[in-house]
Amino acid sequence: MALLKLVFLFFLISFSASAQKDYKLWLQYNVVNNSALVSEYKNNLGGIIVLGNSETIRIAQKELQTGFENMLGTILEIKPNIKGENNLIVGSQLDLSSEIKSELQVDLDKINNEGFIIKTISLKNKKQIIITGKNDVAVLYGVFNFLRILQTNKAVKNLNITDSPKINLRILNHWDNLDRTVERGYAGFSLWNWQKLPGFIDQRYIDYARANASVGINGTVLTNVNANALILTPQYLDKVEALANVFRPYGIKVYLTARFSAPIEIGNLKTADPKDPEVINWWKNKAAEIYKQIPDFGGFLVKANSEGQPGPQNYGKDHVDGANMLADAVAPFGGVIMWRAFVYSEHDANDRAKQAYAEFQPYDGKFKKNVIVQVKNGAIDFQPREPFHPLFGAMPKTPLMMEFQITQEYLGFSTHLVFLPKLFQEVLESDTYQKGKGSTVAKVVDGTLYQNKLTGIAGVANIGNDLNWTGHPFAQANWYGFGRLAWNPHLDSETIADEWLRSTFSNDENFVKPLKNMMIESREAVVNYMTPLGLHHIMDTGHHYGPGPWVSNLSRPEWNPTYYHKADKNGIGFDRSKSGTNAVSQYAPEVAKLFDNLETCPEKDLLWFHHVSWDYKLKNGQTLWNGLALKYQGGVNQVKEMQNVWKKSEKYIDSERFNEVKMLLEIQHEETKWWRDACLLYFQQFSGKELPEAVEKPTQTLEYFKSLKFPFAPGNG
Ligand code: GCV
Repeated sequence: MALLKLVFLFFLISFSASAQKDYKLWLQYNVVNNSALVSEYKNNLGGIIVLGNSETIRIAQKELQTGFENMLGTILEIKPNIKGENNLIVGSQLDLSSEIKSELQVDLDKINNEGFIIKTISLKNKKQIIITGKNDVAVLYGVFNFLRILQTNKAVKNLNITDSPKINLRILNHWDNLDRTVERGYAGFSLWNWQKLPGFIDQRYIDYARANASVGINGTVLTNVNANALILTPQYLDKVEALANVFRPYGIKVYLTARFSAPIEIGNLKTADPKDPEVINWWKNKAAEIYKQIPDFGGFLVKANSEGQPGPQNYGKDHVDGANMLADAVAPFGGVIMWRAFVYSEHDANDRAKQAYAEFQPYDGKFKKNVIVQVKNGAIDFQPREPFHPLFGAMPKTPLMMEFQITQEYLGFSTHLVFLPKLFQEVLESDTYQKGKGSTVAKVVDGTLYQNKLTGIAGVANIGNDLNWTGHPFAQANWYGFGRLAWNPHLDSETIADEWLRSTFSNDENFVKPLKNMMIESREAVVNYMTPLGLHHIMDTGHHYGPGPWVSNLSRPEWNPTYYHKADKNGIGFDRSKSGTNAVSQYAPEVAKLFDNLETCPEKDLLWFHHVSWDYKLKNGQTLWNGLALKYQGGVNQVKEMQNVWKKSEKYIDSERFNEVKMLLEIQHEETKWWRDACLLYFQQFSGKELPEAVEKPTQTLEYFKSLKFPFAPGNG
């Protein structure tokens, strides 16, 4: 019995020890086991002098102490003032001595309000490292960056770093409902425990804020864009206030989604017409009420007249009327309105991919200064691959904000390992040509192309109350990577993968190198086994889990996969060229020409823009049918290879995370075959061709795949 108890205790200890690892995200602060580095760190970091006394500064100090203790096994001495050399001096510009300030003046002039400096300087001939910025939150960013240097085992001798975020609003969008379900959420229920708020502050709120601050995320929209007006009632605003209080010291502002019909639903008005004086007044009062409770409230995110949500068009008004009315309400308090351009209508027979541009582009220059239009990365909806949205670069007088989806609605939920920064980077690097060559999407988003002051980027969060936050341990990398790209949209996804692997798992090169390759490859793998060569929107209905290219019975034509792939005996693909829907014309002439011409259209986007015959010759000489089939098989093979790579990583990491990922990769591999077989069997009905030899025989019949049902798939309401 005693032995049994002991075994149980051991199990419990080891379980919770490694479970904590999952929970700790990229802030593991693993022991540095390179002795040369340890002595370098210890020699250069004698103690810390902390300037200032805000809660933010105390958080920064605690973070440094925790980091040091865990990574170096030493307690970092807190010194009351600068004595001796090799100290870390941490504090905002406002708290620096004039001597230090004058040493750093050139750097201070370079950074913006949230930027930081990490620099080795000489003070009275003694070497010191300074971490500073214009305010305490900037210092906290500097501290997390400094700790990243240690976590990734880089040198700290002669540091000279100045870095500022290139985008102002770096925001997570939670599609969290008030009943704690999460639309398109695959990591459990919502973090926000509305029933226990405001009295009970879950430690998770603090840990969430800390994780976000560590990558520079500075805003969170707490509620679903398919909004519930109740969040704007006093009862809920008290709860929102409690969260805002937790997040504030971490530099994170709270935003809410505004249901356009709220004046009717909770305000007892007869209308929500944006031109109605009572409605205008209602929103003004509501804004004043919110700002009284939460003085740094960020503003509203609005989904209007989209997928059944109410909006100004219900009253014969337009998006500009709606957005500007709300903008006026929050303007006196410095708030912003993030107005989504994700619109398409069942009453519009036009190609869905053209509708958002057609509706929004003519509004260029008509929005108030504190409105930013939030545009999804592609013109349809967060598919594994989409060409960049034609609105980017096409509204020079309007700030546009990028919306990426971190949660994997269309990319295998939290079961598939897909490193999304690779996708994000591809979009950000795309050249819109709207102001000549080099007019990248990143430059639109960071405001440098058109000198916009208001800039923003949003990521639909993949976070829930799962122990490991994101369902899949590697989905943590997508949260991390979003934050890093939000800070700097010009960053390379390889750098991000490298940092994340080192901070989350291990610095051993034998681990990092193959795993980094695996992560980078994983995005193309998912495209290959789901939607190769420009296919899109061929997933199953409602939950969007698994393939459903045969679906053609949904009430709205543009909800059906058959609308998108248009497979028939003549071929496959959506003709968006000049001879088709002419969606290409929404791009700058250089890009339009590139996409329009079959010769120059990148093959990765081929079936997005063209309907081509099954015998069409791809650049490598394969017929389209063979090439398509081989891509599907290639995706399956890539995931098999990912499994091999992962197996070799066992000795470098803890068994819990190892096993989790191993199991998930097995599921993913099975599902790659499901996608391949279901899609190829379906398309084969039209191509009438045999599968190439290298493609494995289908595991089941098409009828079997069509019969699969998933009534309780997560994330679907
Ligand atoms: C929040 C897609 C998703 C919806 C989502 C919508 C949007 O249609 O399937 O769940 O709604 O996009 O972005 O508004």
